[in-house]
Amino acid sequence: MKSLIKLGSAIFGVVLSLATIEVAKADIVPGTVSTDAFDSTQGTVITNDDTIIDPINAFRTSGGFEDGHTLMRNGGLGSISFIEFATASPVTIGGVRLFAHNDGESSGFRRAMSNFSLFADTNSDSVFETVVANQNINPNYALQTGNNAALPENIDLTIPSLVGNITAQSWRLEVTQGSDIQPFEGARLVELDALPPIPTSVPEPTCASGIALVGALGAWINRKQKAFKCA
Ligand SMILES: [Ca+2]
Ligand SMILES: [Ca+2]
Ligand SMILES: [Ca+2]
Repeated sequence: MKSLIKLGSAIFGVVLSLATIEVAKADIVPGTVSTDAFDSTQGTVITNDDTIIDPINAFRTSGGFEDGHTLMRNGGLGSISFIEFATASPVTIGGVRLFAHNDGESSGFRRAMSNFSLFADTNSDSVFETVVANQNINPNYALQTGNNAALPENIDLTIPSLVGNITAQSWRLEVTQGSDIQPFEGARLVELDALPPIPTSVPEPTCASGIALVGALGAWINRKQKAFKCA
């Protein structure tokens, strides 16, 4: 009986790990994380948007439309679509990592974007006064400078903040539509991950590390003196 239970739990474990692998494989653009400061798992909520579907998917790795993707508004080539969102408390970021996916060259780069911008409301007056990112993007993602994605229809772009480390709770992203192949098109936004703040100064040596240095120097002098006596 015990061995049957063991066998059963082993099979369950294999099934569970296969299911986990399947979820991990689901995203078209690899690299998105659920631990960043903008993620819905950290408490981020949508406060306003004009998307076609699932704006929260820009801040979570799976679920809903295409298991984790957002479709921005279709307003025609060059039109701007937006999402406003709030983190659970003020967060400090050093930039963002943008993930997107178009339908490839054979489909005229359908669902591509031509610009991505991020704004912050640093004083909570409902005015997004600070431009954190304003990044032009080639709708043919394969030609985009700095794109780290392996496949030509994907974007994996690290965008440092234009104003250095920035702290806010209310944010607004804007996506410019980069193709116009069909009605109800809209650019596909896969995810926006926040990057941690960049360290701004080198820490001063502490008293403890200074004492350790003096100790090491003393030991080195002793060894040299002994070596000299032996010679
Ligand atoms: Ca995320
Ligand atoms: Ca996502
Ligand atoms: Ca403001």
